[in-house]
Amino acid sequence: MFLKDLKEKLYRAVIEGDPEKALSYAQDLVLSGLDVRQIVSEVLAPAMRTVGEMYEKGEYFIADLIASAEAFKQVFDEVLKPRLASGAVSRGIVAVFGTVRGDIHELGKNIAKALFEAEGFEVIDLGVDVPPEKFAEVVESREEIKVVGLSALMSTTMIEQEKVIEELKRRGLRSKVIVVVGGAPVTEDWVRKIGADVCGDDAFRALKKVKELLGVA
Ligand code: B12
Repeated sequence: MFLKDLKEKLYRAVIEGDPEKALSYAQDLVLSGLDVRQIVSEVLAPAMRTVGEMYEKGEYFIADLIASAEAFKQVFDEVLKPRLASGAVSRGIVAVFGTVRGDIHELGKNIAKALFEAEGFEVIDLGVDVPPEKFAEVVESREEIKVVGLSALMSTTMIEQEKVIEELKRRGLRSKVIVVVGGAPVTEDWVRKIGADVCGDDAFRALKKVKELLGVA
Protein backbone atom coordinates (compact mmCIF):
# COMPACT_ATOMS: atom_id res chain seq x y z
CA MET A 1 0.00 0.00 0.00
CA PHE A 2 1.27 3.50 -0.80
CA LEU A 3 2.43 5.76 2.03
CA LYS A 4 -0.23 8.32 1.16
CA ASP A 5 -3.01 5.68 1.45
CA LEU A 6 -1.67 4.44 4.78
CA LYS A 7 -1.52 7.98 6.16
CA GLU A 8 -5.09 8.59 5.02
CA LYS A 9 -6.23 5.31 6.63
CA LEU A 10 -4.60 6.15 9.96
CA TYR A 11 -6.09 9.66 9.80
CA ARG A 12 -9.57 8.14 9.24
CA ALA A 13 -9.14 5.49 11.97
CA VAL A 14 -8.30 8.20 14.55
CA ILE A 15 -11.25 10.33 13.45
CA GLU A 16 -13.52 7.28 13.70
CA GLY A 17 -12.07 6.44 17.12
CA ASP A 18 -11.05 2.92 16.08
CA PRO A 19 -7.92 2.00 18.08
CA GLU A 20 -7.51 -1.44 16.51
CA LYS A 21 -7.31 -0.15 12.97
CA ALA A 22 -5.28 2.88 14.07
CA LEU A 23 -2.66 0.67 15.74
CA SER A 24 -2.37 -1.57 12.71
CA TYR A 25 -1.96 1.32 10.23
CA ALA A 26 0.50 3.07 12.55
CA GLN A 27 2.63 -0.10 12.68
CA ASP A 28 2.58 -0.28 8.88
CA LEU A 29 3.57 3.38 8.60
CA VAL A 30 6.50 2.87 10.92
CA LEU A 31 7.59 -0.16 8.89
CA SER A 32 7.35 1.97 5.75
CA GLY A 33 9.93 4.30 7.25
CA LEU A 34 7.82 7.25 8.42
CA ASP A 35 9.29 8.65 11.63
CA VAL A 36 7.54 9.58 14.86
CA ARG A 37 7.63 13.29 14.13
CA GLN A 38 5.99 12.85 10.73
CA ILE A 39 3.29 10.55 12.07
CA VAL A 40 2.41 13.00 14.85
CA SER A 41 2.65 16.20 12.79
CA GLU A 42 1.29 14.98 9.45
CA VAL A 43 -1.38 12.50 10.57
CA LEU A 44 -2.35 12.38 14.26
CA ALA A 45 -2.45 16.11 15.04
CA PRO A 46 -4.41 16.97 11.84
CA ALA A 47 -6.87 14.15 12.67
CA MET A 48 -7.51 15.67 16.11
CA ARG A 49 -7.97 19.12 14.55
CA THR A 50 -10.61 17.67 12.23
CA VAL A 51 -12.32 15.97 15.18
CA GLY A 52 -12.36 19.36 16.98
CA GLU A 53 -13.93 21.02 13.93
CA MET A 54 -16.59 18.31 13.70
CA TYR A 55 -17.38 18.86 17.38
CA GLU A 56 -17.66 22.60 16.79
CA LYS A 57 -20.09 22.01 13.90
CA GLY A 58 -22.23 19.73 16.06
CA GLU A 59 -21.40 16.65 13.98
CA TYR A 60 -19.43 15.07 16.83
CA PHE A 61 -20.13 14.87 20.57
CA ILE A 62 -17.92 14.50 23.65
CA ALA A 63 -18.08 10.70 23.42
CA ASP A 64 -16.61 10.97 19.90
CA LEU A 65 -13.79 13.22 21.13
CA ILE A 66 -13.01 10.69 23.84
CA ALA A 67 -12.97 7.79 21.35
CA SER A 68 -10.58 9.65 19.03
CA ALA A 69 -8.38 10.69 21.94
CA GLU A 70 -8.21 7.03 23.03
CA ALA A 71 -7.16 5.88 19.53
CA PHE A 72 -4.53 8.64 19.49
CA LYS A 73 -3.26 7.66 22.94
CA GLN A 74 -2.93 3.98 22.06
CA VAL A 75 -1.03 4.71 18.86
CA PHE A 76 1.32 7.06 20.68
CA ASP A 77 1.89 4.85 23.73
CA GLU A 78 2.17 1.50 21.97
CA VAL A 79 3.73 2.27 18.59
CA LEU A 80 5.46 5.65 18.72
CA LYS A 81 6.71 6.11 22.28
CA PRO A 82 8.82 2.91 22.30
CA ARG A 83 10.60 4.32 19.24
CA LEU A 84 11.53 7.47 21.11
CA ALA A 85 13.17 5.64 23.99
CA SER A 86 16.71 6.28 22.87
CA GLY A 87 18.38 5.31 26.12
CA ALA A 88 19.75 8.86 26.23
CA VAL A 89 22.12 9.59 29.07
CA SER A 90 20.61 11.77 31.79
CA ARG A 91 21.55 15.43 31.36
CA GLY A 92 20.83 16.24 34.99
CA ILE A 93 18.31 18.82 33.79
CA VAL A 94 14.82 18.66 35.22
CA ALA A 95 11.63 19.95 33.56
CA VAL A 96 8.22 20.38 35.15
CA PHE A 97 5.26 19.86 32.84
CA GLY A 98 1.55 20.20 33.44
CA THR A 99 -1.73 21.26 31.89
CA VAL A 100 -2.92 24.51 33.44
CA ARG A 101 -5.81 25.06 35.86
CA GLY A 102 -9.26 24.43 34.39
CA ASP A 103 -7.94 22.38 31.48
CA ILE A 104 -7.85 18.57 31.29
CA HIS A 105 -6.42 18.08 27.78
CA GLU A 106 -3.31 15.94 28.15
CA LEU A 107 -2.29 14.34 24.85
CA GLY A 108 0.03 17.14 23.73
CA LYS A 109 1.66 17.44 27.14
CA ASN A 110 2.26 13.69 27.19
CA ILE A 111 3.95 13.80 23.78
CA ALA A 112 6.17 16.66 24.93
CA LYS A 113 7.06 14.70 28.07
CA ALA A 114 8.04 11.60 26.08
CA LEU A 115 10.16 13.68 23.69
CA PHE A 116 12.03 15.48 26.46
CA GLU A 117 12.62 12.23 28.35
CA ALA A 118 13.97 10.60 25.21
CA GLU A 119 16.49 13.46 25.03
CA GLY A 120 17.76 12.83 28.55
CA PHE A 121 15.67 15.33 30.53
CA GLU A 122 14.00 14.28 33.76
CA VAL A 123 10.35 15.35 33.52
CA ILE A 124 8.16 15.86 36.56
CA ASP A 125 4.60 15.49 35.27
CA LEU A 126 2.09 17.37 37.42
CA GLY A 127 -0.84 16.08 35.37
CA VAL A 128 -3.81 18.19 34.37
CA ASP A 129 -5.78 21.06 35.96
CA VAL A 130 -2.70 22.31 37.80
CA PRO A 131 -2.94 25.65 39.70
CA PRO A 132 -0.16 28.26 39.30
CA GLU A 133 0.92 27.88 42.94
CA LYS A 134 1.65 24.18 42.38
CA PHE A 135 4.01 24.88 39.46
CA ALA A 136 5.82 27.54 41.51
CA GLU A 137 6.09 25.32 44.61
CA VAL A 138 7.69 22.54 42.61
CA VAL A 139 10.14 24.91 40.88
CA GLU A 140 11.09 26.26 44.31
CA SER A 141 11.68 22.76 45.66
CA ARG A 142 14.54 21.66 43.37
CA GLU A 143 17.59 23.52 42.15
CA GLU A 144 17.97 21.33 39.01
CA ILE A 145 14.64 22.46 37.57
CA LYS A 146 15.43 24.55 34.51
CA VAL A 147 12.31 24.20 32.35
CA VAL A 148 8.61 24.76 33.01
CA GLY A 149 6.19 23.47 30.35
CA LEU A 150 2.60 24.70 30.44
CA SER A 151 -0.03 23.15 28.22
CA ALA A 152 -3.36 24.89 27.49
CA LEU A 153 -5.79 23.87 24.77
CA MET A 154 -8.59 26.34 25.26
CA SER A 155 -8.87 30.09 24.67
CA THR A 156 -10.40 30.25 28.15
CA THR A 157 -7.47 28.56 29.91
CA MET A 158 -4.50 30.08 28.05
CA ILE A 159 -4.65 32.99 30.49
CA GLU A 160 -3.55 30.54 33.20
CA GLN A 161 -0.17 30.31 31.49
CA GLU A 162 0.31 34.01 32.22
CA LYS A 163 -0.77 33.45 35.82
CA VAL A 164 1.93 30.82 36.29
CA ILE A 165 4.55 33.28 34.99
CA GLU A 166 3.24 35.93 37.40
CA GLU A 167 3.44 33.46 40.29
CA LEU A 168 7.02 32.55 39.36
CA LYS A 169 7.89 36.27 39.29
CA ARG A 170 6.20 36.89 42.62
CA ARG A 171 8.41 34.23 44.22
CA GLY A 172 11.60 35.46 42.49
CA LEU A 173 11.84 32.28 40.41
CA ARG A 174 11.22 33.55 36.88
CA SER A 175 14.87 33.92 35.83
CA LYS A 176 15.70 30.42 37.08
CA VAL A 177 13.64 28.66 34.38
CA ILE A 178 12.83 28.60 30.69
CA VAL A 179 9.05 28.79 30.29
CA VAL A 180 7.58 26.87 27.34
CA VAL A 181 3.92 27.43 26.61
CA GLY A 182 2.31 24.68 24.55
CA GLY A 183 -1.03 23.78 23.02
CA ALA A 184 -2.66 24.25 19.64
CA PRO A 185 -3.90 27.84 20.28
CA VAL A 186 -0.51 29.20 21.39
CA THR A 187 1.23 31.63 19.00
CA GLU A 188 4.52 33.56 18.99
CA ASP A 189 2.53 36.73 19.70
CA TRP A 190 1.04 35.13 22.81
CA VAL A 191 4.50 34.02 23.95
CA ARG A 192 5.75 37.62 23.68
CA LYS A 193 2.62 39.08 25.29
CA ILE A 194 2.84 36.97 28.45
CA GLY A 195 6.63 37.01 28.68
CA ALA A 196 7.21 33.28 28.11
CA ASP A 197 10.38 32.03 26.41
CA VAL A 198 9.43 29.33 23.93
CA CYS A 199 6.38 28.68 21.76
CA GLY A 200 5.30 25.06 22.17
CA ASP A 201 2.70 24.83 19.42
CA ASP A 202 4.87 21.97 18.11
CA ALA A 203 6.60 19.83 20.71
CA PHE A 204 9.42 18.81 18.38
CA ARG A 205 10.35 22.42 17.53
CA ALA A 206 9.98 23.42 21.18
CA LEU A 207 12.46 20.77 22.32
CA LYS A 208 15.01 22.02 19.78
CA LYS A 209 14.56 25.62 20.96
CA VAL A 210 14.85 24.68 24.65
CA LYS A 211 18.08 22.79 23.98
CA GLU A 212 19.47 25.82 22.14
CA LEU A 213 18.59 28.13 25.03
CA LEU A 214 20.17 25.74 27.53
CA GLY A 215 23.23 25.41 25.33
CA VAL A 216 23.03 21.60 25.18
CA ALA A 217 23.46 19.61 21.96
C1 B12 B 1 -9.36 15.38 22.40
C2 B12 B 1 -10.08 16.62 22.87
C3 B12 B 1 -10.74 16.56 24.09
C4 B12 B 1 -10.65 15.35 25.02
C5 B12 B 1 -9.27 15.37 25.75
C6 B12 B 1 -8.80 13.97 26.09
C7 B12 B 1 -7.43 13.95 26.70
N1 B12 B 1 -7.18 12.87 27.42
O1 B12 B 1 -6.58 14.83 26.51
C8 B12 B 1 -11.87 15.60 25.98
C9 B12 B 1 -13.07 14.86 25.44
C10 B12 B 1 -11.66 15.24 27.44
C11 B12 B 1 -12.10 17.11 25.77
C12 B12 B 1 -12.84 17.87 26.66
C13 B12 B 1 -13.22 19.19 26.41
N2 B12 B 1 -12.94 19.91 25.30
CO1 B12 B 1 -11.66 19.34 23.96
N3 B12 B 1 -10.71 18.90 22.42
C14 B12 B 1 -10.08 17.82 22.07
C15 B12 B 1 -9.48 18.02 20.67
C16 B12 B 1 -10.41 17.34 19.65
C17 B12 B 1 -8.08 17.49 20.43
C18 B12 B 1 -7.00 18.00 21.42
C19 B12 B 1 -5.75 17.16 21.27
O2 B12 B 1 -5.50 16.27 22.07
N4 B12 B 1 -5.00 17.36 20.17
C20 B12 B 1 -3.80 16.56 19.83
C21 B12 B 1 -2.56 17.08 20.57
C22 B12 B 1 -1.32 16.24 20.25
O3 B12 B 1 -2.33 18.41 20.12
P1 B12 B 1 -1.84 19.56 21.11
O4 B12 B 1 -2.39 19.38 22.45
O5 B12 B 1 -2.00 20.84 20.42
O6 B12 B 1 -0.28 19.24 21.27
C23 B12 B 1 0.74 19.53 20.33
C24 B12 B 1 1.36 20.91 20.55
O7 B12 B 1 0.40 21.89 20.88
C25 B12 B 1 2.38 20.67 21.62
N5 B12 B 1 2.07 20.83 23.05
C26 B12 B 1 0.91 20.73 23.73
N6 B12 B 1 1.12 20.89 25.04
C27 B12 B 1 2.45 21.08 25.22
C28 B12 B 1 3.20 21.30 26.37
C29 B12 B 1 4.57 21.49 26.26
C30 B12 B 1 5.38 21.67 27.47
C31 B12 B 1 5.20 21.47 24.97
C32 B12 B 1 6.65 21.64 24.84
C33 B12 B 1 4.44 21.25 23.83
C34 B12 B 1 3.07 21.06 23.96
O8 B12 B 1 2.79 19.32 21.42
C35 B12 B 1 1.86 18.56 20.67
C36 B12 B 1 2.57 17.94 19.48
O9 B12 B 1 3.26 18.88 18.73
C37 B12 B 1 -9.47 19.58 20.56
C38 B12 B 1 -9.47 20.14 19.13
C39 B12 B 1 -8.23 20.94 18.81
N7 B12 B 1 -8.27 21.62 17.69
O10 B12 B 1 -7.27 21.00 19.54
C40 B12 B 1 -10.71 19.93 21.39
C41 B12 B 1 -10.84 21.32 22.02
C42 B12 B 1 -9.49 21.79 22.57
N8 B12 B 1 -11.77 21.06 23.13
C43 B12 B 1 -12.64 22.01 23.30
C44 B12 B 1 -13.66 22.02 24.29
C45 B12 B 1 -14.64 23.17 24.21
C46 B12 B 1 -13.73 21.04 25.27
C47 B12 B 1 -14.73 20.96 26.43
C48 B12 B 1 -15.04 22.30 27.15
C49 B12 B 1 -16.02 20.32 25.92
C50 B12 B 1 -17.17 20.24 26.92
N9 B12 B 1 -18.24 20.91 26.56
O11 B12 B 1 -17.06 19.62 27.94
C51 B12 B 1 -14.02 19.98 27.37
C52 B12 B 1 -13.05 20.74 28.29
C53 B12 B 1 -12.71 20.05 29.52
C54 B12 B 1 -11.63 20.81 30.25
N10 B12 B 1 -12.00 21.47 31.34
O12 B12 B 1 -10.49 20.85 29.85
C55 B12 B 1 -12.43 23.16 22.30
C56 B12 B 1 -11.79 24.39 22.96
C57 B12 B 1 -12.38 25.67 22.44
C58 B12 B 1 -11.80 26.87 23.12
N11 B12 B 1 -12.50 27.44 24.01
O13 B12 B 1 -10.71 27.26 22.83
C59 B12 B 1 -11.59 22.44 21.18
C60 B12 B 1 -10.64 23.38 20.42
C61 B12 B 1 -12.62 21.80 20.20
C62 B12 B 1 -13.41 22.81 19.41
N12 B12 B 1 -12.96 23.14 18.21
O14 B12 B 1 -14.40 23.31 19.87
N13 B12 B 1 -11.52 17.55 24.63
